[in-house]
Amino acid sequence: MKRAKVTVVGAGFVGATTAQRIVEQQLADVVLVDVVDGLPQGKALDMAESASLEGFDTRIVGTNDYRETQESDLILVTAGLARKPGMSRDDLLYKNAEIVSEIIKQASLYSPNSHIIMVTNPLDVMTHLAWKKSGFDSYRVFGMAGVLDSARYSYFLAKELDISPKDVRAMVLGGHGDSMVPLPNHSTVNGIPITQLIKPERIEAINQRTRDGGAEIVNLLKTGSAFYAPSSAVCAMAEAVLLDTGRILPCCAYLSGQYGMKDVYCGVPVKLGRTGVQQILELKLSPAELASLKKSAEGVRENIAKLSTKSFL
Ligand code: TXD
Repeated sequence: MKRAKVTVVGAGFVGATTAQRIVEQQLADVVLVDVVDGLPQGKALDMAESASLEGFDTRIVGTNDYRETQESDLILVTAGLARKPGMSRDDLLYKNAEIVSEIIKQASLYSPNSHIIMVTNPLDVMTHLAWKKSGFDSYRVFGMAGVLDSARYSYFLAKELDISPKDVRAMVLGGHGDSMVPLPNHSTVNGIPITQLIKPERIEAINQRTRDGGAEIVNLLKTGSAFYAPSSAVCAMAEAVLLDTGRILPCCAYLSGQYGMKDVYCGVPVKLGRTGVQQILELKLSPAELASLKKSAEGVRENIAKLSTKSFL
C-alpha cells in the first residue's frame, strides 16, 4: 500500500513540531515547506537524522518549491505572521490573508485531490478563505482550534479534580478566540458530567482560563505562541483523516443550516475520516450556549466582510 503524503506549510514552531509528530508516529511521509530558504530543508534533515534513534522509516524533506508537494493527501497550513508591535488585528488579517491565498493557490494546484487543515490565525476566517481559494468542496477544508481548546479544557479540569487527563472528555465549540464556547454540560469524566463533580463557580473560572489559554502561554513565552499542544491537536485531526478513524472532534467546519447558521465556518463537533468532514453533530445546546455560538460566528462573518471589501474574496 502506498504511504500517505502530507504537506506541512510553514516550518515555524507549530509546523515543524507537527511534522515531527507525524513522521515519528509513522502516519505519513512529510514535505515541509516555507518561504525562508534553508529553514524547511534544515529542519527536515535534522528530523530525518533522528530516524534510527526514534525508530521511524517515514520520510521527511524540506523545500521552498511546491512542485515537491504534488499529490499530497493532506495539506496542513501553519504559515503566517504573528501580531507585531504597532500592528492591528486587521493588519494581521490582511497580511495573513495574502500569505494564505498564495499558499492555497499553489498547494491546491499540485494536490487537487487533497484535504486542507488550516491552522493560521485568525483561524475561522483563514479556513473560509482557504475554502474559497481552493475551490474544493467545503467538507475537504476545515480548521484546527476546538481540538486544542478542548485539550486545554480537559487538562484544567483534570488538574482541578487531581485525576488523569486521559479520563476527561471535554468539548469547546465556537470561534478560536475570546468568543469560544466551553460546554460543561457536554464534558465528562469517563461519562460522569463534570457539573456533578465541580462547583459552578470553579467551572466558570476554568472556562475563563480555557478562553485565555492561548494568551496565558504568550504571556509566559513573550516571543511566540503555543506549539506543543497545537501540534498535537493538528496531528490528532490528521490521523483521523489519514487512518479514516471517524473520530468525533470539534473542528472549524462549514455550516449549511446546522445550529441555525448558514454559509459560515464555525467550531462544531464533526465526524472526521478519509473524506474529510463526514458529518456535523448537532448537540442540544442551552439558549445561552447557542447565543454564544452565534455571536462567535458573527465575529467571523464581520472579518469575512472585511476581506471581501479588500477583494480577497
Ligand atoms: O489553534 C490554532 N489554530 C493555533 C494557531 C494555535 C497556535 C498557533 N496558531 C497560529 O499558527 C499562529 O497565530 C500563526 O498564525 C500560525 C503559526 O504559528 P507558529 O508559532 O508556528 O509561527 P512561526 O514560528 O512564526 O512560523 C510561521 C512560519 C515561519 O517559518 C515563516 O517563515 C512561515 O510561516 N511563512 C511562510 N511559509 C510559507 N509560505 C509563506 N508565504 C510564508 N509566510 C510565512
